[in-house]
Amino acid sequence: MVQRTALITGITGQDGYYLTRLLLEKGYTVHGIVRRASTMNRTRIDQLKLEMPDAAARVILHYGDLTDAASLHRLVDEIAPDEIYNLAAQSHVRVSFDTPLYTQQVNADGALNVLESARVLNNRKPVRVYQASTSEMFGGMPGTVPQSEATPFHPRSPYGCAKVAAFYYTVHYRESCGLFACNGILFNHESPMRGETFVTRKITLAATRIKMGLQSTLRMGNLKAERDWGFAGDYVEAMWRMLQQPQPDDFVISTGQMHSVEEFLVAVFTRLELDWREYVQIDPQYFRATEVEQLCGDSRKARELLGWQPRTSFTQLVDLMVAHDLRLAKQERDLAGLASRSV
Ligand code: NAP
Ligand code: G4F
Repeated sequence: MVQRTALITGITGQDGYYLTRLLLEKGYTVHGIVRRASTMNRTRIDQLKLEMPDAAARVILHYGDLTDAASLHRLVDEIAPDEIYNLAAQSHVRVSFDTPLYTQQVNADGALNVLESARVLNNRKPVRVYQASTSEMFGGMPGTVPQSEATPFHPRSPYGCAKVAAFYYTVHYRESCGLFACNGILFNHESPMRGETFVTRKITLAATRIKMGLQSTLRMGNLKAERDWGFAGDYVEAMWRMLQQPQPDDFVISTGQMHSVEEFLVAVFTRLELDWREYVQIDPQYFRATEVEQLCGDSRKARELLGWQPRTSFTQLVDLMVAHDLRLAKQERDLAGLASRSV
Protein backbone atom coordinates (compact mmCIF):
# COMPACT_ATOMS: atom_id res chain seq x y z
CA MET A 1 0.00 0.00 0.00
CA VAL A 2 1.20 3.52 -0.82
CA GLN A 3 1.39 6.14 1.96
CA ARG A 4 0.12 9.14 0.07
CA THR A 5 -2.11 12.06 0.93
CA ALA A 6 -4.83 13.51 -1.28
CA LEU A 7 -6.95 16.62 -0.87
CA ILE A 8 -10.39 16.53 -2.47
CA THR A 9 -12.52 19.63 -2.94
CA GLY A 10 -16.16 18.62 -3.45
CA ILE A 11 -15.70 15.50 -1.33
CA THR A 12 -19.37 15.58 -0.29
CA GLY A 13 -20.60 15.23 -3.89
CA GLN A 14 -21.21 12.19 -6.08
CA ASP A 15 -17.66 11.95 -7.44
CA GLY A 16 -16.23 12.77 -4.02
CA TYR A 17 -17.86 9.60 -2.67
CA TYR A 18 -16.45 7.30 -5.38
CA LEU A 19 -13.01 8.94 -5.50
CA THR A 20 -12.61 8.81 -1.71
CA ARG A 21 -13.56 5.11 -1.79
CA LEU A 22 -10.98 4.43 -4.51
CA LEU A 23 -8.19 6.36 -2.78
CA LEU A 24 -8.88 4.70 0.60
CA GLU A 25 -8.68 1.29 -1.10
CA LYS A 26 -5.28 2.35 -2.45
CA GLY A 27 -4.04 3.28 1.03
CA TYR A 28 -4.26 7.08 0.80
CA THR A 29 -5.10 9.42 3.61
CA VAL A 30 -7.89 11.60 2.21
CA HIS A 31 -8.51 15.18 3.30
CA GLY A 32 -11.71 16.82 2.13
CA ILE A 33 -13.06 20.35 2.12
CA VAL A 34 -16.68 20.73 3.23
CA ARG A 35 -18.90 23.78 3.27
CA ARG A 36 -20.82 24.79 6.32
CA ALA A 37 -24.52 24.24 5.63
CA SER A 38 -27.68 24.62 7.69
CA THR A 39 -28.65 21.05 6.81
CA MET A 40 -26.30 18.04 6.74
CA ASN A 41 -24.41 17.83 3.46
CA ARG A 42 -22.15 14.92 4.46
CA THR A 43 -24.55 12.00 3.99
CA ARG A 44 -22.56 10.36 1.19
CA ILE A 45 -19.24 10.55 3.01
CA ASP A 46 -20.87 9.42 6.29
CA GLN A 47 -22.27 6.43 4.42
CA LEU A 48 -18.82 5.65 3.01
CA LYS A 49 -17.31 5.69 6.51
CA LEU A 50 -19.95 3.15 7.60
CA GLU A 51 -19.19 1.01 4.53
CA MET A 52 -15.40 1.13 5.17
CA PRO A 53 -15.08 1.27 8.99
CA ASP A 54 -11.42 0.23 8.99
CA ALA A 55 -10.51 3.15 6.71
CA ALA A 56 -12.79 5.80 8.25
CA ALA A 57 -9.97 7.32 10.32
CA ARG A 58 -8.09 8.10 7.10
CA VAL A 59 -10.82 10.55 6.01
CA ILE A 60 -10.25 14.00 7.50
CA LEU A 61 -12.72 16.80 6.81
CA HIS A 62 -12.00 20.54 7.01
CA TYR A 63 -14.34 23.49 6.71
CA GLY A 64 -13.57 25.67 3.72
CA ASP A 65 -14.92 27.09 0.50
CA LEU A 66 -13.45 27.37 -2.98
CA THR A 67 -14.28 31.07 -3.05
CA ASP A 68 -12.36 31.73 0.19
CA ALA A 69 -8.80 31.87 -1.15
CA ALA A 70 -7.28 32.43 2.28
CA SER A 71 -8.74 29.27 3.81
CA LEU A 72 -7.83 27.28 0.73
CA HIS A 73 -4.19 28.48 0.78
CA ARG A 74 -3.92 27.70 4.50
CA LEU A 75 -5.34 24.19 4.09
CA VAL A 76 -3.13 23.34 1.10
CA ASP A 77 -0.10 24.66 2.99
CA GLU A 78 -0.89 22.71 6.18
CA ILE A 79 -1.95 19.42 4.57
CA ALA A 80 0.75 19.57 1.87
CA PRO A 81 -0.99 16.84 -0.17
CA ASP A 82 0.68 14.77 -2.90
CA GLU A 83 -2.41 15.08 -5.06
CA ILE A 84 -5.27 17.60 -5.23
CA TYR A 85 -8.56 16.70 -6.94
CA ASN A 86 -10.61 19.83 -7.62
CA LEU A 87 -14.12 18.43 -7.87
CA ALA A 88 -15.97 21.28 -6.15
CA ALA A 89 -18.37 23.20 -8.35
CA GLN A 90 -21.79 24.70 -8.75
CA SER A 91 -22.36 21.72 -11.01
CA HIS A 92 -25.93 22.22 -12.25
CA VAL A 93 -26.11 23.59 -15.80
CA ARG A 94 -29.74 24.81 -15.59
CA VAL A 95 -29.06 26.58 -12.27
CA SER A 96 -26.06 28.36 -13.78
CA PHE A 97 -28.44 30.40 -15.97
CA ASP A 98 -29.99 31.76 -12.74
CA THR A 99 -26.69 32.27 -10.90
CA PRO A 100 -24.05 33.08 -13.56
CA LEU A 101 -21.78 35.23 -11.36
CA TYR A 102 -21.79 32.77 -8.48
CA THR A 103 -21.11 29.91 -10.92
CA GLN A 104 -18.13 31.87 -12.29
CA GLN A 105 -16.83 32.58 -8.76
CA VAL A 106 -16.89 28.91 -7.74
CA ASN A 107 -16.13 27.09 -10.99
CA ALA A 108 -13.56 29.44 -12.55
CA ASP A 109 -12.15 31.72 -9.81
CA GLY A 110 -12.33 28.80 -7.34
CA ALA A 111 -10.28 26.61 -9.69
CA LEU A 112 -7.76 29.45 -10.00
CA ASN A 113 -7.54 29.61 -6.19
CA VAL A 114 -6.75 25.87 -6.14
CA LEU A 115 -4.07 26.21 -8.82
CA GLU A 116 -2.47 29.20 -7.12
CA SER A 117 -2.34 27.34 -3.77
CA ALA A 118 -0.81 24.34 -5.56
CA ARG A 119 1.78 26.54 -7.29
CA VAL A 120 2.97 27.90 -3.95
CA LEU A 121 3.11 24.42 -2.38
CA ASN A 122 4.91 23.06 -5.44
CA ASN A 123 7.85 25.39 -4.68
CA ARG A 124 8.66 23.33 -1.59
CA LYS A 125 7.06 19.93 -2.32
CA PRO A 126 5.81 18.34 -5.59
CA VAL A 127 2.02 18.29 -5.92
CA ARG A 128 -0.22 17.05 -8.73
CA VAL A 129 -3.59 18.61 -9.56
CA TYR A 130 -6.69 17.18 -11.22
CA GLN A 131 -9.24 19.66 -12.59
CA ALA A 132 -12.82 18.44 -13.13
CA SER A 133 -13.43 19.65 -16.67
CA THR A 134 -16.51 18.68 -18.60
CA SER A 135 -18.05 17.76 -21.93
CA GLU A 136 -20.32 20.80 -21.46
CA MET A 137 -17.36 22.84 -22.77
CA PHE A 138 -18.01 21.40 -26.26
CA GLY A 139 -21.59 22.65 -26.35
CA GLY A 140 -22.81 19.69 -28.42
CA MET A 141 -22.71 21.67 -31.65
CA PRO A 142 -24.05 20.04 -34.86
CA GLY A 143 -21.39 18.07 -36.71
CA THR A 144 -19.03 17.70 -33.72
CA VAL A 145 -20.07 14.21 -32.56
CA PRO A 146 -18.05 12.36 -31.31
CA GLN A 147 -16.13 15.00 -29.32
CA SER A 148 -12.44 14.43 -28.58
CA GLU A 149 -9.58 16.49 -27.07
CA ALA A 150 -9.26 18.16 -30.51
CA THR A 151 -12.90 19.36 -30.72
CA PRO A 152 -13.24 23.17 -30.37
CA PHE A 153 -15.03 24.45 -27.27
CA HIS A 154 -18.38 26.25 -27.69
CA PRO A 155 -19.92 26.53 -24.21
CA ARG A 156 -23.70 27.06 -24.12
CA SER A 157 -24.24 28.00 -20.46
CA PRO A 158 -22.61 30.08 -17.72
CA TYR A 159 -21.53 26.73 -16.27
CA GLY A 160 -19.80 25.78 -19.54
CA CYS A 161 -18.13 29.21 -19.87
CA ALA A 162 -16.73 29.04 -16.32
CA LYS A 163 -15.45 25.50 -16.89
CA VAL A 164 -13.68 26.61 -20.09
CA ALA A 165 -11.90 29.32 -18.07
CA ALA A 166 -10.85 26.74 -15.47
CA PHE A 167 -9.66 24.41 -18.24
CA TYR A 168 -7.36 27.08 -19.65
CA TYR A 169 -6.11 28.18 -16.21
CA THR A 170 -5.10 24.56 -15.67
CA VAL A 171 -3.23 24.42 -18.99
CA HIS A 172 -1.66 27.79 -18.20
CA TYR A 173 -0.25 26.70 -14.83
CA ARG A 174 1.10 23.55 -16.45
CA GLU A 175 2.86 25.56 -19.18
CA SER A 176 3.95 28.64 -17.23
CA CYS A 177 5.26 27.17 -13.99
CA GLY A 178 5.59 23.47 -14.69
CA LEU A 179 2.79 22.45 -12.33
CA PHE A 180 1.67 18.84 -12.86
CA ALA A 181 -1.95 19.71 -13.69
CA CYS A 182 -4.42 17.65 -15.75
CA ASN A 183 -7.89 18.29 -17.12
CA GLY A 184 -10.24 15.33 -17.11
CA ILE A 185 -12.89 16.16 -19.71
CA LEU A 186 -15.55 13.89 -18.33
CA PHE A 187 -18.82 13.18 -20.08
CA ASN A 188 -21.97 12.70 -17.98
CA HIS A 189 -21.54 10.07 -15.30
CA GLU A 190 -24.25 8.88 -12.99
CA SER A 191 -24.85 6.51 -10.07
CA PRO A 192 -27.11 5.92 -7.09
CA MET A 193 -25.12 8.79 -5.47
CA ARG A 194 -26.10 11.25 -8.23
CA GLY A 195 -27.68 14.53 -7.13
CA GLU A 196 -31.46 14.32 -7.16
CA THR A 197 -32.05 17.13 -9.69
CA PHE A 198 -29.90 15.72 -12.51
CA VAL A 199 -32.05 14.07 -15.13
CA THR A 200 -31.12 10.40 -14.63
CA ARG A 201 -31.60 10.40 -10.86
CA LYS A 202 -34.71 12.55 -11.13
CA ILE A 203 -36.16 9.83 -13.38
CA THR A 204 -35.12 6.83 -11.26
CA LEU A 205 -36.35 8.45 -8.04
CA ALA A 206 -39.70 9.43 -9.57
CA ALA A 207 -40.32 6.14 -11.42
CA THR A 208 -39.62 4.01 -8.33
CA ARG A 209 -41.86 6.23 -6.19
CA ILE A 210 -44.59 5.96 -8.85
CA LYS A 211 -44.18 2.16 -8.71
CA MET A 212 -44.71 2.26 -4.93
CA GLY A 213 -47.78 4.51 -5.22
CA LEU A 214 -46.00 7.50 -3.64
CA GLN A 215 -46.13 9.82 -6.69
CA SER A 216 -48.33 10.10 -9.76
CA THR A 217 -46.56 12.44 -12.22
CA LEU A 218 -43.06 13.36 -13.37
CA ARG A 219 -42.44 16.82 -14.85
CA MET A 220 -39.65 16.94 -17.43
CA GLY A 221 -37.94 19.27 -19.91
CA ASN A 222 -36.34 18.44 -23.26
CA LEU A 223 -36.60 14.69 -23.90
CA LYS A 224 -34.73 14.86 -27.22
CA ALA A 225 -31.33 15.86 -25.78
CA GLU A 226 -28.75 13.08 -26.08
CA ARG A 227 -25.99 12.25 -23.63
CA ASP A 228 -23.08 9.82 -23.25
CA TRP A 229 -23.88 8.41 -19.80
CA GLY A 230 -21.31 6.36 -17.88
CA PHE A 231 -20.98 5.12 -14.31
CA ALA A 232 -19.25 7.48 -11.84
CA GLY A 233 -17.46 4.58 -10.12
CA ASP A 234 -15.62 3.82 -13.39
CA TYR A 235 -14.78 7.47 -14.09
CA VAL A 236 -12.96 8.26 -10.83
CA GLU A 237 -10.44 5.54 -11.75
CA ALA A 238 -9.53 7.66 -14.80
CA MET A 239 -9.01 10.75 -12.58
CA TRP A 240 -6.51 8.84 -10.46
CA ARG A 241 -4.74 7.36 -13.49
CA MET A 242 -4.20 10.83 -14.98
CA LEU A 243 -2.20 11.86 -11.91
CA GLN A 244 -0.02 8.71 -12.07
CA GLN A 245 1.29 9.46 -15.59
CA PRO A 246 4.89 10.56 -16.22
CA GLN A 247 3.63 13.77 -17.89
CA PRO A 248 0.51 15.87 -17.23
CA ASP A 249 -2.05 16.01 -20.04
CA ASP A 250 -5.77 16.42 -20.77
CA PHE A 251 -8.09 13.46 -21.45
CA VAL A 252 -11.66 12.85 -22.61
CA ILE A 253 -13.42 10.22 -20.49
CA SER A 254 -16.59 8.73 -21.98
CA THR A 255 -18.32 5.53 -23.08
CA GLY A 256 -18.78 6.48 -26.75
CA GLN A 257 -22.48 5.47 -26.56
CA MET A 258 -25.21 8.11 -26.86
CA HIS A 259 -28.83 7.86 -25.65
CA SER A 260 -31.65 10.41 -25.50
CA VAL A 261 -33.38 11.45 -22.29
CA GLU A 262 -36.46 9.71 -23.70
CA GLU A 263 -34.48 6.46 -24.10
CA PHE A 264 -33.40 6.73 -20.46
CA LEU A 265 -37.06 7.21 -19.46
CA VAL A 266 -38.15 4.19 -21.50
CA ALA A 267 -35.37 2.00 -20.03
CA VAL A 268 -36.28 2.91 -16.43
CA PHE A 269 -40.07 2.69 -16.71
CA THR A 270 -39.92 -0.53 -18.75
CA ARG A 271 -37.73 -2.14 -16.09
CA LEU A 272 -40.47 -1.28 -13.58
CA GLU A 273 -43.19 -2.56 -15.95
CA LEU A 274 -44.71 0.92 -16.31
CA ASP A 275 -45.60 2.99 -19.41
CA TRP A 276 -43.79 6.34 -19.04
CA ARG A 277 -46.32 8.15 -21.25
CA GLU A 278 -48.97 7.76 -18.55
CA TYR A 279 -46.91 9.70 -16.00
CA VAL A 280 -44.59 12.19 -17.75
CA GLN A 281 -45.70 15.81 -18.30
CA ILE A 282 -43.59 18.33 -20.21
CA ASP A 283 -42.93 21.48 -18.16
CA PRO A 284 -41.29 24.56 -19.78
CA GLN A 285 -39.45 25.44 -16.55
CA TYR A 286 -36.99 22.59 -17.21
CA PHE A 287 -35.98 23.82 -20.68
CA ARG A 288 -32.76 25.82 -21.05
CA ALA A 289 -32.31 29.07 -23.00
CA THR A 290 -29.58 27.32 -24.97
CA GLU A 291 -29.52 23.53 -24.99
CA VAL A 292 -26.59 21.16 -25.52
CA GLU A 293 -28.24 18.73 -27.92
CA GLN A 294 -25.71 15.95 -28.44
CA LEU A 295 -22.75 14.82 -26.36
CA CYS A 296 -20.85 11.65 -27.22
CA GLY A 297 -17.16 11.27 -26.39
CA ASP A 298 -14.21 9.77 -28.23
CA SER A 299 -11.98 8.53 -25.38
CA ARG A 300 -9.38 6.69 -27.48
CA LYS A 301 -6.53 8.76 -26.03
CA ALA A 302 -7.43 7.73 -22.45
CA ARG A 303 -7.88 4.12 -23.52
CA GLU A 304 -4.45 4.06 -25.15
CA LEU A 305 -2.37 6.15 -22.72
CA LEU A 306 -4.14 5.54 -19.40
CA GLY A 307 -5.25 1.97 -20.12
CA TRP A 308 -8.69 3.10 -18.94
CA GLN A 309 -12.03 1.89 -20.22
CA PRO A 310 -15.60 1.99 -18.89
CA ARG A 311 -16.74 -1.25 -17.28
CA THR A 312 -20.45 -0.53 -16.79
CA SER A 313 -22.92 -0.56 -19.71
CA PHE A 314 -25.94 1.73 -20.10
CA THR A 315 -28.29 -1.13 -19.12
CA GLN A 316 -26.20 -2.01 -16.06
CA LEU A 317 -26.19 1.66 -15.01
CA VAL A 318 -29.99 1.85 -15.30
CA ASP A 319 -30.31 -1.40 -13.30
CA LEU A 320 -27.97 -0.13 -10.55
CA MET A 321 -29.86 3.14 -10.14
CA VAL A 322 -33.34 1.60 -10.32
CA ALA A 323 -32.48 -1.13 -7.79
CA HIS A 324 -31.08 1.45 -5.36
CA ASP A 325 -34.00 3.86 -5.65
CA LEU A 326 -36.57 1.06 -5.49
CA ARG A 327 -35.14 0.13 -2.07
CA LEU A 328 -35.50 3.78 -0.98
CA ALA A 329 -39.09 3.97 -2.27
CA LYS A 330 -40.04 0.72 -0.49
CA GLN A 331 -38.59 2.06 2.78
CA GLU A 332 -40.54 5.28 2.31
CA ARG A 333 -43.78 3.35 1.61
CA ASP A 334 -43.25 1.11 4.64
CA LEU A 335 -42.54 4.09 6.89
CA ALA A 336 -45.69 5.84 5.60
CA GLY A 337 -47.66 2.65 6.40
CA LEU A 338 -46.25 2.50 9.93
CA ALA A 339 -47.06 6.17 10.50
CA SER A 340 -50.68 5.79 9.39
CA ARG A 341 -51.15 2.72 11.64
CA SER A 342 -49.81 4.61 14.67
CA VAL A 343 -52.45 7.39 14.62
P1 NAP B 1 -21.85 17.33 -7.23
O1 NAP B 1 -22.41 16.02 -6.76
O2 NAP B 1 -22.78 18.44 -7.50
O3 NAP B 1 -20.77 17.78 -6.13
C1 NAP B 1 -20.25 19.08 -6.12
C2 NAP B 1 -19.41 19.25 -4.89
O4 NAP B 1 -18.86 20.57 -4.88
C3 NAP B 1 -20.18 19.09 -3.56
O5 NAP B 1 -19.35 18.45 -2.63
C4 NAP B 1 -20.42 20.54 -3.15
O6 NAP B 1 -20.62 20.72 -1.76
C5 NAP B 1 -19.10 21.14 -3.58
N1 NAP B 1 -19.12 22.60 -3.69
C6 NAP B 1 -19.99 23.36 -4.39
N2 NAP B 1 -19.67 24.66 -4.25
C7 NAP B 1 -18.59 24.72 -3.43
C8 NAP B 1 -17.81 25.77 -2.91
N3 NAP B 1 -18.07 27.05 -3.18
N4 NAP B 1 -16.75 25.45 -2.11
C9 NAP B 1 -16.47 24.17 -1.80
N5 NAP B 1 -17.20 23.12 -2.27
C10 NAP B 1 -18.24 23.40 -3.08
O7 NAP B 1 -20.98 17.12 -8.54
P2 NAP B 1 -20.33 15.77 -9.14
O8 NAP B 1 -21.31 15.14 -10.06
O9 NAP B 1 -19.71 15.01 -8.04
O10 NAP B 1 -19.19 16.40 -10.08
C11 NAP B 1 -17.88 16.64 -9.57
C12 NAP B 1 -17.18 17.65 -10.47
O11 NAP B 1 -17.10 17.13 -11.79
C13 NAP B 1 -17.87 19.00 -10.60
O12 NAP B 1 -16.86 19.97 -10.72
C14 NAP B 1 -18.63 18.90 -11.91
O13 NAP B 1 -18.82 20.19 -12.46
C15 NAP B 1 -17.68 18.05 -12.72
N6 NAP B 1 -18.28 17.20 -13.75
C16 NAP B 1 -19.31 16.36 -13.44
C17 NAP B 1 -19.83 15.53 -14.41
C18 NAP B 1 -20.95 14.56 -14.10
O14 NAP B 1 -21.57 14.07 -15.05
N7 NAP B 1 -21.19 14.23 -12.84
C19 NAP B 1 -19.28 15.54 -15.70
C20 NAP B 1 -18.22 16.40 -15.97
C21 NAP B 1 -17.71 17.22 -14.99
P3 NAP B 1 -22.09 20.56 -1.09
O15 NAP B 1 -22.26 19.08 -0.85
O16 NAP B 1 -21.96 21.35 0.16
O17 NAP B 1 -23.08 21.11 -2.06
O1 G4F C 1 -28.83 15.69 -16.06
P1 G4F C 1 -28.62 17.06 -16.58
O2 G4F C 1 -29.05 18.19 -15.74
O3 G4F C 1 -27.08 17.14 -16.95
P2 G4F C 1 -26.21 18.11 -17.90
O4 G4F C 1 -26.90 19.39 -18.13
O5 G4F C 1 -25.83 17.31 -19.10
O6 G4F C 1 -24.94 18.39 -16.98
C1 G4F C 1 -24.29 17.33 -16.29
O7 G4F C 1 -23.30 16.78 -17.12
C2 G4F C 1 -22.22 17.68 -17.45
C3 G4F C 1 -21.27 16.89 -18.36
O8 G4F C 1 -21.70 17.00 -19.70
C4 G4F C 1 -21.54 18.11 -16.17
F1 G4F C 1 -20.49 18.91 -16.46
C5 G4F C 1 -22.54 18.84 -15.30
O9 G4F C 1 -21.90 19.17 -14.05
C6 G4F C 1 -23.71 17.89 -14.99
O10 G4F C 1 -23.24 16.84 -14.20
O11 G4F C 1 -29.36 17.22 -18.00
C7 G4F C 1 -29.14 16.33 -19.06
C8 G4F C 1 -30.12 16.64 -20.19
C9 G4F C 1 -30.14 18.11 -20.58
O12 G4F C 1 -30.15 18.20 -21.98
C10 G4F C 1 -31.47 18.62 -20.04
O13 G4F C 1 -32.05 19.68 -20.78
O14 G4F C 1 -31.43 16.33 -19.73
C11 G4F C 1 -32.29 17.37 -20.13
N1 G4F C 1 -33.47 17.37 -19.26
C12 G4F C 1 -34.74 17.14 -19.66
N2 G4F C 1 -35.58 17.24 -18.62
C13 G4F C 1 -33.48 17.62 -17.94
C14 G4F C 1 -34.82 17.53 -17.53
N3 G4F C 1 -32.48 17.89 -17.07
C15 G4F C 1 -32.80 18.06 -15.77
N4 G4F C 1 -31.81 18.31 -14.87
N5 G4F C 1 -34.11 18.02 -15.32
C16 G4F C 1 -35.15 17.76 -16.17
O15 G4F C 1 -36.31 17.68 -15.75
